[in-house]
Order: sequence, then C-alpha cells, then structure tokens
Amino acid sequence: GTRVRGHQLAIPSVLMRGGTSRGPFFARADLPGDDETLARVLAAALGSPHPLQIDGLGGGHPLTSKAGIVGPSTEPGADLDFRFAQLRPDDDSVDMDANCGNLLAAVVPFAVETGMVVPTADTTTVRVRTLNTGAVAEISVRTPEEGGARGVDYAGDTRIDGAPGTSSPVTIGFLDTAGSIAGSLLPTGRPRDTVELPGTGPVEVTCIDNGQPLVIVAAAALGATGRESPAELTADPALRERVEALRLDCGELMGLGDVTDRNYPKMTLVSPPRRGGTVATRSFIPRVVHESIGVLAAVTAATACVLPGTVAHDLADLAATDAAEATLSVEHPSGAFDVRLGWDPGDPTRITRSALVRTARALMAGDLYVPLGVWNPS
Ligand code: NQM
Repeated sequence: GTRVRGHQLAIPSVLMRGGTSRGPFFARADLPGDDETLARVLAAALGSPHPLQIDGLGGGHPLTSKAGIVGPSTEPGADLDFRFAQLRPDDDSVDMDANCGNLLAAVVPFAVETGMVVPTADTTTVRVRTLNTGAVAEISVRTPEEGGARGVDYAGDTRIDGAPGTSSPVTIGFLDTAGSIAGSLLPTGRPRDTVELPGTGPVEVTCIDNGQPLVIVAAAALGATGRESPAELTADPALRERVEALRLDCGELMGLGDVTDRNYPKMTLVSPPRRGGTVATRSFIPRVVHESIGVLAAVTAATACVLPGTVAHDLADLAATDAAEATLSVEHPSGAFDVRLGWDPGDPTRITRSALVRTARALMAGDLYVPLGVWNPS
C-alpha cells in the first residue's frame, strides 16, 4: 500500500524493461480508481511534461515514457488484467487506448515479483488481458526453484534486436488481435487504398489492424529508400510532414476520426528485405521514429505481408512461407523481429494465431514518490 513521507506519496513500484520499452509497473490496488487522478499520478511519476522528464522516471522518448498497471483479472477468460499507459515527454497526455506488446512482456515477471502470481512449475503460463483493447495473450516465463522458492529467472541466451545482452525468453501468443482499435482487420474494407497527398500526388496505402492500427506505405512512394536510420528520418522534416499528412487522412479513412492527438495509427514505411527477412520496415510511432518496431506493429506488418493485394505483399519475400503458417522476419533499423503467424488457408484475412518471443527484466523495486498535491488518498 501507499504511505506518506516528506509530503510525498510513496507508491510501491517495480521499474521494468519489457522488450524494447521501459517503464514503472504498479499494482492496480496501489493507484487511484478514477482515470483523471490516475493520469496525474502517472504524469508525475514519469516527469511529464519535460523534454528530459528530469523530475520523474521517464527517459525523454516515447519508448521510455510508459507505465504498466496490473491486477488479478476481474472477468473470466484471463488471470491478470494489464493496463498500458503511453505518456510523452512533450506534454502531459496519458493515453490508455493504444497498446504495447513490449511492456506486455513484463507483466508476468512483475506479477511474480510482487506475489500476484505464485509459480508452481519451471514454466509459468498466464493469460493476460490488455484492458486497452480487450486483447488476451498467453504468456510464459521461466520460474525455476532457487533456494527453496520459485521466482523469475532472468538469465538466458535469448536475444532480441533493440535491447542489449541476452535474457531468458518470454513467449507471447496472442489469441485474437484483429481490429483491436479500428474494429476490423482491414478497416476500409480493402487491402489497398489510394490517398491524394498534396505535393506528392496519389499514394497507395494499406490500412490494417491486427493488434496495432497501421498505415503501411512503400518508402519509395514518399521519396525515401527505407534504408534510412531513425536519425536520418528524424532529420527530414519534409518527409515527416508527408507521413503525418498521410496519417491524418488515413485516420479518417479507417473510421478513427481526427487522430491529430492520438498515438495511432502508427505509420510503417516498407521496402524489400535486405538481410534475408520478409520485409524491411521503418516505423513512426506515430511522430517519433522507432529505433526498432513495436510488437503488435510487427504482428500487423507481418499479417499485411501474407495478405494478397496489400502494399506490403508487393514488396515482401514470401519464399519461406507456406499455405497456412509461417515465421515472418520483419526487418527494422536495429535488426529483425520474428513473428509466427497461422491463418485460415481458405481465407488469409482470418489470422488464427500469432506468437513471438521477447525478453524482460526487473530493473529496480521500491517506492515511487509523487508530490502529495497530485493525489492525496484519504
Ligand atoms: O506495437 C511502440 C513499442 C511500441 C508499441 C509504439 C508496441 C506494439 O515498441 O505492440 O510494442 O509503437 O508506440 O513499445
């Protein structure tokens, strides 16, 4: 529970790396029940808004401006409920609509660290519902016995591109991700649409949502090669403007309304693979360029590759793909992200499973302090 110290509120928290993201995790019971106060507490915890988030735990980038809230599930069909919060260094917005498959990888380790889940075998498998969209995932972590008790073993030889070193694997299998926010896999009803972009002309896009709403566009259609580094893309304001203009149009097209202040749809520039993978990507999330790619963004981009008629399908190398199941390697600026996909051979728009491997690590545990004026639980 929380306590007061030096006119600050001390809230129990574990700082976690989940995949290629980082943020403090909290037990639901330790946070305010109303979303308005919750948003204030999270903004104070991370130090938003401030470019360096100097007065909080955030790291000055969207990938390190995140928080996780976990509790026992309140509904059948899952063991744990997870709520993901996306914050930003540049304002005090707290978005709990968007999803994050990276922080999701830290949910079960956090639950074991805090005693919410008690392991009884060498592998602990838990069903986690992400409340942001209702998506349920089956997640397994290693929990061997050590000194008479079971806990998460963080050591291992699993490597994910975009995070240093190796750790034990966290496997994630998504049960149903189609239309997470946009309502259906292909929210415009078509695998491809043409959008008129002032100054550029007609641009072909694929609007798709298999866990993350994405607009997929050929890098070449926007005057890029798709080989640029995140720093090079960031240093090209004209390109970023074209990407944002396209995003606003596609948001309407996807039935998401005015997405000016939303963190979705994310923008994915695709080009032919160059390291033996399926397709090469550069991700805008959606205003800042990702150093790698999001988890559900990778699942959604891989899904687009296997769907005939999409912009990604045109450029993808599907040589290693058979009729109903494949491992697709989504290349990104710091390596590649492998996604195992299964689909209905008669209807590839029916994705039957998606699975992937991440790693996670507990970085620090203790109390996170927020000034009493932010939240004063009586
Ligand atoms: O798509 C960043 C990330 C993400 C989201 C973003 C994510 C996902 O890499 O599931 O993980 O796209 O904003 O953490």
